[in-house]
Amino acid sequence: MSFRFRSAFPIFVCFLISQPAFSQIIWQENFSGPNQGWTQNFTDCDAPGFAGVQNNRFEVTDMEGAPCCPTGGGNDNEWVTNDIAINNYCSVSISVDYGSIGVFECVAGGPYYGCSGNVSIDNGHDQMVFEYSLNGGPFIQFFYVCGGTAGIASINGLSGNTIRVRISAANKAVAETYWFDNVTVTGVATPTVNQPNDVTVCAGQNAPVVFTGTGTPAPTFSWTNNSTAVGLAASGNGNLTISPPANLAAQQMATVTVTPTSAGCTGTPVTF
Ligand SMILES: [Ca+2]
Ligand SMILES: [Ca+2]
Ligand SMILES: [Ca+2]
Repeated sequence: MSFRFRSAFPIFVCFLISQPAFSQIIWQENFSGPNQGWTQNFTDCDAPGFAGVQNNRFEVTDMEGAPCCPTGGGNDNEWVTNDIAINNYCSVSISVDYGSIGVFECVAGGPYYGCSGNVSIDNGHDQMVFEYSLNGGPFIQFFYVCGGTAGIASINGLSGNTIRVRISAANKAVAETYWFDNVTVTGVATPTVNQPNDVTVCAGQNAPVVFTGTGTPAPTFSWTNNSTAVGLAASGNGNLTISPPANLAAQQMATVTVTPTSAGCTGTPVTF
């Protein structure tokens, strides 16, 4: 007796991270034109500081932040956007370029707000805090700069109806400037499926249904069916054909739910 082994084909599962390729800009402020929808609220506790648009970016110099304390400032400054609508997008991202000019100080363990009574924090610590708020909810920190660094503050994978971005920058010394630029919100447009017409088909005949919709790239469609008696599988992908058997004894009804997907983004299902 002999055994023969047949080699099995390995199955590869590929995860396509397509979000950057199909993302589009929802909102951007690059500080070189009109205000795109933001406000600022900064507190300068002592020597002449500056917070505002300069050099085609937003710059912050020697702004200690509220509350002003006996030992310095409380770091409560903000640059904050108005509500930005993201309800027609998924996989929403925020990206902000930031940097610093001068020699900064960082006390580990921040961010710090309010009067600590510790001069090395109130008057000797510099920070930038990047936050977002979804649907009017609390602000959530997504990036923290302690002292002087440069880079890109970013977060991915958000969704909701509206989003706000807040940047709280505070520093102490006229020779210290924080800056940020290119505040950008991107997302993948949520795909849609056009409402299919209801279908009536006689026993023994075929009724094809073609799905159409919007999305970049063009969406694919998956569907479920609550009654296979009409001559349609319980679920499937793409266009479908309803083929009631010729020997059907009584009228049958089914509800089909179709869902569009594009670039990993799922749209609102429709039924017919
Ligand atoms: Ca700029
Ligand atoms: Ca100051
Ligand atoms: Ca400082």
